[in-house]
Amino acid sequence: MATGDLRDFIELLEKHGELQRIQEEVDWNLEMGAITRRCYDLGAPAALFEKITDYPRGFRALGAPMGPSKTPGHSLYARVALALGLGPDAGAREIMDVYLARKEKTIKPIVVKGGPCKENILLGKDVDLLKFPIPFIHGGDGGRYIGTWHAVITKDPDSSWVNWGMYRLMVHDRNTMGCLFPMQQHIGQMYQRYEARNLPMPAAVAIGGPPVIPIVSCAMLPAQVNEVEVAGALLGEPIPLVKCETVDLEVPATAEIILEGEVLPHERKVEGPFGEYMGYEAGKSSPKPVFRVNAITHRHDAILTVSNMGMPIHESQTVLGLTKSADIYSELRRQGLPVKGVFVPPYGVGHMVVVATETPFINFAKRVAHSVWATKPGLFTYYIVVVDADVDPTNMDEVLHALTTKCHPVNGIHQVPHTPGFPVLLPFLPPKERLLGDAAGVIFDCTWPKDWPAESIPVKATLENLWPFKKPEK
Ligand SMILES: Cc1cc2nc3c(=O)[nH]c(=O)nc-3n(C[C@H](O)[C@H](O)[C@H](O)COP(=O)(O)O)c2cc1C
Ligand SMILES: [Mn+2]
Repeated sequence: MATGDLRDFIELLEKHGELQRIQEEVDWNLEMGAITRRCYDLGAPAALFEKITDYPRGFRALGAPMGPSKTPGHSLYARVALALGLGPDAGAREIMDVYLARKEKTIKPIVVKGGPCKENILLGKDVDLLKFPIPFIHGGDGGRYIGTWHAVITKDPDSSWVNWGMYRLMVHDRNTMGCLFPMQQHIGQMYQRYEARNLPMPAAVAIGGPPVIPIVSCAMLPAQVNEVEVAGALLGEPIPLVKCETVDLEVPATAEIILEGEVLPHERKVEGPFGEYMGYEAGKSSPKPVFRVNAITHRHDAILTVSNMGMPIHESQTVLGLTKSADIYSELRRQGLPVKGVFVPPYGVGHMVVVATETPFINFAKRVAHSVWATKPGLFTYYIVVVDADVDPTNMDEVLHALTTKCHPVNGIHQVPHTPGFPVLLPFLPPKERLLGDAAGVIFDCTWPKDWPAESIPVKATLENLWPFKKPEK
């Protein structure tokens, strides 16, 4: 059974040695960010900051909630596994299998009358984001980031689709935040539709609640999918929601902090930069949409969840990388491709996808790669490595061996110019193309060519292949 509340999750992490309580005073200004970063670097337990400079006891923050684990006997993904109700030794393959199996049957949320997220209601002049110990995470950031492990909830103006997505949020002042809402993302598309009609986009932010919520919010699910129903599927029961105070949206009843408000059309204010998912302080500051906060509701002793993007490995890889691998695999299988496994390796920061496949006909690797790019989770992938079915895509040693023995340095590499990319943040793009997200892709074909005669294909020199011992018959 998956965990239904952040506070139960914290207890579970502690029970399994995946949480450290930090009772000494820690400064929200860079210190909390630095300690959280160190947790990722060391694979140390998640950090629960219990006393934060300038804030009364009670206001807490949880750093690296699903960061990588190096606890002996645990898998790298131990905290993700625990969030899903699995043992802390469950590895990438088991988690991906469980994620795909549970996702098959979505569960609609239920709307309840009240919940802990309404314990404190702040309206009008009382709205003050800085009431919470929001960290200034990396040196060089454009401001304090309140949204780093959360859900932004918006409704499509043309349908009943309600999107839950994770998009970074920087505090401008007590009641406004800057947002990175690229057009390639669902929220960007929704905002574009509101803006075209000169309408404000109602929005809510949920921090805390069932830990499956941030998992589905950063998962790259298709358009028209209500992520909250997938969260229900992962939890195994409906997510309880309550109505917002000031907007026509519903939010998780057990959330720690809810921000309600609207994003006005055509309003822009300078946001960023921010230490980012691919391991760089990427992109300059630029004018971006503004989230006006009209109401805050929160639990007593609210806990703010904090991830710290930067060099791998962090939640962008332990969570988003895993769901991306599983979702691409399932999409390719749905298309009828004889794919055996898909993996987005952590140090490929989500940009690289390795696909292991049978190759029924010539140039099949190209078909596989273009199919990856045609999926929603393949949107921001640039390096597609296609390997034969006998290679384990989660084993980078095997992948490297295939790449350096089977991929022809000229004929096996196919470059694809002008593919869609993540705007602003792509380090390998020249400045102008970076702004637009005018990217490029490459296919590494590490499969044996189908047109070669069988005798030209070298036999792998393994114990199984070259020493064909048979057990003596009794
Ligand atoms: C910690 C974290 C922060 C993220 N911040 C952003 C962001 O600021 N903008 C963005 O477009 N995607 C961001 N992402 C990736 C999106 O959450 C992801 O692509 C998700 O699919 C977006 O939801 P959507 O598919 O409903 O648009 C972030 C992911 C993580 C793990
Ligand atoms: Mn979505």
